[in-house]
Amino acid sequence: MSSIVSEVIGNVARITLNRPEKFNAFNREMALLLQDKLAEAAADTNVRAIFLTGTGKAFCAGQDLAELTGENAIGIDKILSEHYNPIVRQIRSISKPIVAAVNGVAAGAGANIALCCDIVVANSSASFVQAFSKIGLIPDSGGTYFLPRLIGFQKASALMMLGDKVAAEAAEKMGMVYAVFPTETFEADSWKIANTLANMPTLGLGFTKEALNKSFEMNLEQQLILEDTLQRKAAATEDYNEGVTAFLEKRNPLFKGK
Ligand code: LHQ
Repeated sequence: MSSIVSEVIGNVARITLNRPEKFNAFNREMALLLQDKLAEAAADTNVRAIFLTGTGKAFCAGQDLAELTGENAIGIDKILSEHYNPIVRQIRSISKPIVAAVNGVAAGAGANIALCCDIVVANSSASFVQAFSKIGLIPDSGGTYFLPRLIGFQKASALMMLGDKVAAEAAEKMGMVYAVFPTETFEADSWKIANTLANMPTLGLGFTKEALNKSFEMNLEQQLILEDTLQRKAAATEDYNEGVTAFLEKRNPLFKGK
């Protein structure tokens, strides 16, 4: 079985991290395959949302630590530049919404890849661990960028230094995740979010993402100018026309992602 399973269901690309016996830890093959599958989903015009989840008990335990030692060990020089940094760049630059459905424990790079997605939801049994400090590493995969922005500097600093495991409910209270769903309904509830997004004005959501990508780097004046530019693009889409027309005709809009 492949370490990444990818299928398109309706207008959603479902990408599943699939090394359950290793808690879906990343080896090189899996990291490169995830890049391929994200690129495919980005290029497929039928795909209007991406759903990222894991098989079994874990979402992802980060780097497969067994791959770091022995004759065929992957060098530290490759792990960020060829594995995780390209994945984080893809997730932020793909102009389609990406939902991380965190089904179980998310540790190390696995946690931070989830946290850079557009909407993060968690199973009530899931947890998040900035595991890096426990093995003498620093948080990577965009963690030092996204976590302080999500939960504030102090809590991010403490979690990254102590490596404490944060349960899903606590993660939600901190603002690390958007919602927590009970195990029994987690799959259906999280899929519903991706499916809803896939039927919304896709280009508009892409422009929203583009504006949010800049939100913490620009001043107000720069952000107002960016909003002006992107709003003009949004207003030139067919879906904008459909949205306004449907509202005035008192009917549900039928968005096509154009
Ligand atoms: C694993 C792993 C794993 C292999 C669980 N590898 N097998 C960047 C730069 C350079 C180099 C390194 O990496 C990075 C990026 C990173 O991601 S660094 C951080 C790497 N990840 C970790 O340090 C997390 C290590 N894992 C854990 O702390 C725990 O396993 C967690 C908290 C994920 C889950 O704990 P438990 O629920 O108690 O499960 P467990 O520890 O019993 O693990 C279950 C199995 O999964 C077990 O296998 P076994 O054959 O004994 O049942 C683990 O060995 C395996 N596994 N994580 N990263």
